Formats: sequence, structure tokens, C-alpha cells
Amino acid sequence: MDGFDSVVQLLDSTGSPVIDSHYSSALDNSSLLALYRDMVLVRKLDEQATALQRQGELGLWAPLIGQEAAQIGSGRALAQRDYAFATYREHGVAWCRGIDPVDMLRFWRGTMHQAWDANLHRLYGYQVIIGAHALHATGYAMGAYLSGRSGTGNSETDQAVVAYFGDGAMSEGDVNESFVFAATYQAPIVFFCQNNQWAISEPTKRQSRIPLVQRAEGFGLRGIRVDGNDVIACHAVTAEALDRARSGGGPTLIEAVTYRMGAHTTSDDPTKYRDGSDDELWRSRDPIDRLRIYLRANEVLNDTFQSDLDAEATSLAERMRIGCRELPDPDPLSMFENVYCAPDARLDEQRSELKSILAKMGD
Ligand SMILES: Cc1ncc(C[n+]2csc(CCOP(=O)(O)OP(=O)(O)O)c2C)c(N)n1
Repeated sequence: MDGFDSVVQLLDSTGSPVIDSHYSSALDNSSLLALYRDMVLVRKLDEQATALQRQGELGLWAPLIGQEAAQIGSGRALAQRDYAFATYREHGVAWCRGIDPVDMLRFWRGTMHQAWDANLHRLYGYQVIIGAHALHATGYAMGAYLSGRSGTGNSETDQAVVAYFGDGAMSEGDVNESFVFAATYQAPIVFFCQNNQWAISEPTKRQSRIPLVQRAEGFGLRGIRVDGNDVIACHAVTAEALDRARSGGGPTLIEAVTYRMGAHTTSDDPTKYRDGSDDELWRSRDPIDRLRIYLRANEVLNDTFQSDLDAEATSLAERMRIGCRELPDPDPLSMFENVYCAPDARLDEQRSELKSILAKMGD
């Protein structure tokens, strides 16, 4: 990958604080412990889901390992009223939006017909069509602004939108069109690109001759490059970008520089296209290790907290194993739920039609 120049970092890979000329952490010790807990639990969740796929319980899983800081740091910067649009890899974001891990598995087990309740979770996911949701997110953000739910100057109610996608998605037309509309209409949106260095087998360097963040300027977006393995920096830059978006200051593109430590999905074998030479470097930049080192060194994290957390992770994994096997097959009619916020006549018609077909099949 290209150098780590001009990357916002507040905690380096050895767990030492870094002074940045603009950003600082607004997080107290209990908030840092909470971020640490989140990252440990989502890594466990990810490990368990991968194992469930290997045991034939899930059709597929897209591992997030290595990207915990990017997802948790940004996800925890969101206010409840903000809205997130995510891809298939954003289990950490889903966690922050209150999706239960067993509920995440429904998608991957093929027992989920519809999206999550958007009004409750303020998350639309998992999007598999690369980049498509950037357009949905931009449209939603434009709507929030035009309908007076953003940019009013009321910091308690103004909302923002975040669209998550990868480095590969930066080459998609949908994403580039989103940038044009977001900049033109000064939509209250944050584009959060996790540059994990690979779009399946395509390295980022083959997709861009310049750091991805530099594209922001050409679109009229504000661009920030952050160390995606530094949860504190990810939180700080996202919080600031969201604040700006909510208050009418316009959109931002954040490039979080990170690494996909695992396979693209459980159907992928990365040894076919990467030689492993970067793995050791990125292991030394592990997002969880560096925060643990910092918290230990500052006596914020003690043995009791760690052993309670380990026990919590173990019981989460157990709950996922049991819950996954018990997931019910969905009612076929549930595919019509959560499609639109308001009732829709065409959908009602289709529901009735399917209902009568099912009744005949029952006969
Ligand atoms: C429109 C579209 N084109 C192609 C694909 C096939 N595809 C699935 S994942 C992927 C790579 C995406 O890479 P990136 O955006 O970097 O995200 P990452 O998987 O690394 O998180 C591609 C090309 C797709 N799902 N949708």
C-alpha cells in the first residue's frame, strides 16, 4: 500500500497516544473501555459466524476481522437518529445499531426475507450490490435536508446519514454519482470508505493511482484520511464529519485505511492472489491489541474487566451457536415487510396474490 502520510492517527500501533494538530479524543476512560468491549465482542461474533459457516449452518459469511476499529469507531459516533447504509461486511456497524448477532445470521442462513426494521435500528443493510446503497443513502440525506430534518441548527434533532463501502466500490458509477449529488446539494452525508486494500482479488493500488481520499476534492467533498485501525481516531473524524453534516456544513468522504485480515468471504481463498507478505505488518497494527496496550498501560483495563469480557464473549458465541440452529424458516409473506415505511397498494396486491397461491398450494 502507499505510505501512511497525512493519515489522522490518535493512537499508534504500539498503543501510544499521538498528538494531532486538529483532532483530539473526546472519549473518557469508560467510553474507551466500551469501545474495547465492542471490538472484542464483534471479533468473537465474526469468528463464531465463520465457524458456523464452516459447519454448514450458514450459506456464506463475509469476515470483518481487522476492520473492527473502523466499524466500531465510526458506528459509535452515530447518534441514534442518524441513518446508516451498510454493506455485507459491516457486522460491527450492525452491532452498534443494536442488531442482535443471531439476527445478523438470518441473512447468511437464508432465513431472512426483508431488511431490519429501519425505523427502529436506523440501518439499512446488508447491501450486496456494490455501491448501490450510496445512491440510496444520498437520496435519503437529500430528503432529510429538504424536509427539515437536518441543517436546521437544532443540534438535538438534526440528523445525518452515513454510507459505508469498500475501496472497490470507489470504482463504481453509483458511488461516483452519489458524490456528485451529495456535493451539489450539500447533502448531510458521510461517505465512510474502508480501504481494506483488497476488492476480492484486486488490490487498491490497481484501482487508483492516488490515495482514494484525494478524489474527494475533485467532487467538492471534504476528504479525510484516517488510520482505520485506530478506533479513537475513527471515532473522532466521524463524529466531526457527522456534526458538520447535521449542521448543514455538507458531505465528507472519509477513507479509513485498514486491512482485510481474512478472506473476502468464506467462499474465497486469498492465498490464490496474495502472498501473505503484508499479513505480519498488519497483524502488528491490530486494532484491538493497540487499544488493549494503551488501556493496560494507563490502568484503565484490569484483569477483572478482561476476564468478565472473555466470559461474555464465550457466552455470546454459545448463544449464537444455539440461536443459529433454532432460527425459524420465515413466513413467505414476511418478504413484504419493511419494504416501505408506509403502506403501499401495489405491495398489498402482491401480498394478497401470494397469499392465495399459498392457500391453493396448501390444498
Ligand atoms: C455491482 C456489483 N458488481 C460486482 C459485484 C461482485 N463483488 C462482490 S464483492 C466485490 C468486491 C468489493 O470490494 P470492496 O468494495 O473493496 O469491498 P470489500 O468486499 O473489500 O469490503 C465485488 C466486485 C457485486 N456484488 N456488485
